[in-house]
Amino acid sequence: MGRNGRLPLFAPGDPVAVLGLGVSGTAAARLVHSLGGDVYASDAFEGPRQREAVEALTAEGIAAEVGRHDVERILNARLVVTSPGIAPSAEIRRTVANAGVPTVAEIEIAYRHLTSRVIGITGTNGKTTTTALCGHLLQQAGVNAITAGNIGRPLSDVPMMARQPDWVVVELSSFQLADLRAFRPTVGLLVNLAPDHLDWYSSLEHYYEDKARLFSNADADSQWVLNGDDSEVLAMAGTTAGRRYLASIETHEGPGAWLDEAGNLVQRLEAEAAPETWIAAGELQLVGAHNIMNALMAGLGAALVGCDAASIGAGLASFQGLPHRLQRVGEFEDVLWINDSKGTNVSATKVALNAFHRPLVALLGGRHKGESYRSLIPALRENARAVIAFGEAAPQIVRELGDTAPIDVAGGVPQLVRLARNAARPGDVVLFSPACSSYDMFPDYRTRGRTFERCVVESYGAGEPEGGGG
Ligand code: UMA
Repeated sequence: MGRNGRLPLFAPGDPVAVLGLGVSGTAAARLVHSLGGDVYASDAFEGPRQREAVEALTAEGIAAEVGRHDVERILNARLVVTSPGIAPSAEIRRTVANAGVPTVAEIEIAYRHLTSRVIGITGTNGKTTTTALCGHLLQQAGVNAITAGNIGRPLSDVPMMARQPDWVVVELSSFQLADLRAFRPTVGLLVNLAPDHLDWYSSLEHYYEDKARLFSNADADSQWVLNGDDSEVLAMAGTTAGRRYLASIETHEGPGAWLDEAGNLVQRLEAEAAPETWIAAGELQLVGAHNIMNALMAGLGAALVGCDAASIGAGLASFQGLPHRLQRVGEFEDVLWINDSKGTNVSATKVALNAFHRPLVALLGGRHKGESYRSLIPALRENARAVIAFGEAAPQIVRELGDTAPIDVAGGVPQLVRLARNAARPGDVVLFSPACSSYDMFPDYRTRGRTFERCVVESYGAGEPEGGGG
């Protein structure tokens, strides 16, 4: 039994195979090694990142290799630990599953050795902002808390800290939820549900099945924060055990948080209590109606940890949002440029389009992820002055959206910015929210976002943006 009363998944000396040497696999290999496991970590690909990981692990006495998985060694392991980015359809995963070797997610291995309490956050869009905001609210209120999981820091780093924090706010992707076993957050948040990753899952049901694993180990002590305005979320939570708190844009009777008629974000944790105000929506620095929901969800998470309404209000007011998520690049010649490179699926882009109530130029494209772009048509009809498509998905975007707004195609980001600048009129927004992954042109959405920002600034002759920019 571990310090936290949870069963460990292996005994000292047991062979444990770790699949993948990204940040999660590397952290998991270190954690298992530190607990006495006999680790073999491998990555099928041989890039600079993987080679660097192998060098570091080898220097620490951990067996690691890149360029192949030693299948025999992996099948002889007592336990296999997977990285989230290895698809269920990957050959190595199927081989391991067929051989019946117990397999867990990196998050599960970490969880077994956590003494911190967990706020687990999942959903399709906005979960990173909600995680960062929740972590910010806790820290601002003086709670000893950090963020981890899909947001960036692998959870396996936490049990290796000299002193674990009291709380860890964990962002969970569906890939990370897939191989969980005993994972049970003290507080769980389900932000919203919409189609995504259809290039990965064979159906929407399979994607939702993984999301539903948030609730797998619910008991009477569990606390759930649910988007009360999302019928899919409420259906998924169903009759799950534990107490539930609903976040809503509309005033409601039960325990939760909402936007009241005066435009304030308020909470009420007990059904009979008087609502307590956090902040006026207008004081939030985050852009868009969907971010009011993210603020309500994150605020409820903080309230359930014990933060008071005044400290939640102060934390909400000081949170500036995350890079590449509806981030202001600057205002140039009276045109507001927004970098939403994290908009990597159609529903995220829909949310971004709906965040603005003024004419806009929409920049869409990248690697297609399997979902039609037609559901963007109503939002584009509302206020798109023009659409500019780019990347591999451009032909399909033109085919599906060509009748909605004037459309053009750009070859690269500098041309994309040039065409957008020509199309925009003073007072407009240029919204870079691609609705596609970045992998056709960039290693990740961050590089794509930074490239976009640089090209915008260069296009205006590196002049200082009006109104502060950045
Ligand atoms: N690999 C194999 N064998 C295979 C297939 C792949 O060895 O058959 C290797 C790959 O070469 C790669 C590794 O397995 O090196 C998989 O690494 P990974 O993709 O899991 O990357 P990590 O660096 O561990 O990052 C992961 C998350 N990545 C993904 O889920 C794709 C990070 O989320 C997360 O921040 C990190 O763990 C820490 O928890 C990123 C992400 O894009 C930001 N997430 C998706 C999203 O937000 O939409 C889900």
